Parts: sequence; structure tokens; C-alpha cells
Amino acid sequence: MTAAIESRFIDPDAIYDADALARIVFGDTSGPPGIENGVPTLRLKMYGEARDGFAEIWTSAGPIRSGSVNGLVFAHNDEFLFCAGFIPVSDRYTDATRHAYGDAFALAGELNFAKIFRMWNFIPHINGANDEGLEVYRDFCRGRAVAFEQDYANASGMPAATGIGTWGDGVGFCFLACRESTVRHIENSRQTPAYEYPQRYGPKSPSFARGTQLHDTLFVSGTASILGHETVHEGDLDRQWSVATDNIAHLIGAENLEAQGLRSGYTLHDLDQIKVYYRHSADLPRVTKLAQATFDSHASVRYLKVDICRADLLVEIEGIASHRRRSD
Ligand code: 3EB
Repeated sequence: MTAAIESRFIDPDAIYDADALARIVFGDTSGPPGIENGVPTLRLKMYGEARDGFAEIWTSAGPIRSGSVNGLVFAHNDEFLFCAGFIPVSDRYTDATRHAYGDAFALAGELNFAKIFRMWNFIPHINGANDEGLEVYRDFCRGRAVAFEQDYANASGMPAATGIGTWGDGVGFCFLACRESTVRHIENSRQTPAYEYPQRYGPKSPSFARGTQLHDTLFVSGTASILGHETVHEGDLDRQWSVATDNIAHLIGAENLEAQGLRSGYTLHDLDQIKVYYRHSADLPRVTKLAQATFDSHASVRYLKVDICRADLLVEIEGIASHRRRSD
């Protein structure tokens, strides 16, 4: 059996499926995840006002079991697991991250969902310094890397991910995992694999793949204006936008996928469920225009004003590529 897993964006107050796997509320509050109306819910403070927010709902057919343990909440059907957790705000993240992620990986293993295919990490004060003077993102990356090295037993590799700012009082994280499905982690020949970034970006490299393919769906990681391992076009929003979207187009295109043994290729018009993270409020009108010119007019796009993991990045984009729309 292969059930599909799908996400959609809805109003934060809208009625949602009681058998949803997950609900992530991008609103004006944050905190540890809980089970709300039977559905694991992670609240991330991403906006100053509740009315600006939205919720992302993940659904998959079949009976669902949900629960919570160790501050983690989860839900799964026969094929897919969602798990979320939270690390309170701190001036040192390495150990807490290592433990929280280690617990989450152990839970996924115990529930027999060994393959993580998409992960999100929302980090407060991401460009700030911890009590050793190390940038918070780098501190976080150190703990996450150790958890992947020591507690993530699965050989399928590191998943597609987003590591981005939040206005909340702690790190909110969540991931999706599966059992036996074929999961393929994809790299981008225009970019150095993040897990091979040189040490100048931090003591431990970020733990993620540029994308992950599951069945006919390619989950695209947060993607920015980085070529090789270097930020390009510091201070220039339009140019950063074009490098970021060219990076996505290349990642999901036939040439890059074929070089990694995959047959399907996608274009930017196959991208949906798009999140555009932008650093400066004043850039929103421009970012909206650029998105309208770049993506399919039917694609769902949401905009979030947050800090980005490198102080010189102005914009970062994630989404999901599939051929579904074409055959609609
Ligand atoms: C980059 O390419 C930009 O730390 O999980 C993108 C996606 C980025 C995921 C993460 C970071 C992460 O390095 C930043």
C-alpha cells in the first residue's frame, strides 16, 4: 500500500480534518507542541498579529494513532509519522538540541519509522550569539549534527530541511518520516552539500540534503542565494531571488536528477506549498511581485518575515515539486 501524504495551507481558525497527521500554526504564539482536537499541533510565532497567520495541515489516508512522550508529540498511520518538539530559549543550544533531537530520532525508531524525509527547524535569535560568542545557528547545528551522527541509526542519510528564524521563545522543530518507502536525498550540483560546508561556517556543518524525493514528490529544502558554499549578491534582493530560484529550478530539473539516477524532472511551475522567508519588512511588496512572476499562478505561497541563518541572506524559499497539477 502506498498512501499519499499531502499538505495544505488554511486559515489558522478554520476547521481542519480530525484525522490530520499534523497541524503547524504559523501565528503569533509559540510553545511546546500538544495534541489539539486529537491532532499534533506545533505553534510557531512567525507574525506579530494572529490575523496574519496561517496553518499547515498534513493529511494521509488511513487510521491514525497519536500520542506524546518526553515533550514530543506524534501521529502516524501505517506509512507516515509526524513528530514535533520544542527546546526552550537558552544561551546555549548544543546539548539541549542534541538531546531533544536524539529523543525524537529514538522515538521514530521505536515506532518503526526509520526514514526521515522532511524536517523543519525554527530557531529564535538565529543570528544572535550564545554565551560563548558562537552564533546561535552554529550552536544549534553542532547539537543537531551530533544527534544525526549518534542517534539517527538509519543509513538513508540526512533529509531535506529548513533551518530558519522564528519570533518564538524557543526552537520549534518537526519532521515527517516513513517506513519502507523509497526515499532519495538529492544534492544540487550548483551548491556544496550543506553537510560538507567548510568550518568557517561553524564547528559542525548543517545536517540536511537539498531535497528529498518520495514517490513522485520532491520536497525542496529551504534554498537561498548560495553558490558552492558562498553567499552571493549580499544586499541585493532581486539578485538573491534569482540565484535562489535558479538553484531550485536546477535542483528539481531533469539534468540534476538524472545525474543522481532519478528519471523525473520538474520545473518551477510544478512547485507548490511554497514558503518565502524574507528578512526585511520593506522587502515584502518586491518579494510578492517576484514570487508572482516566478511561480505558477495556482501555487499556494505564504510569506514569513524572519531572520535567516546567514546574516547576509535576504530571502529563502522552500516548496514541494510534483506532477500532480499537470494531470489534474
Ligand atoms: C543554506 O543553504 C541556507 O540548517 O536546516 C537551508 C535549509 C539552510 C536548511 C538547516 C539551512 C537549513 O545553507 C540555510
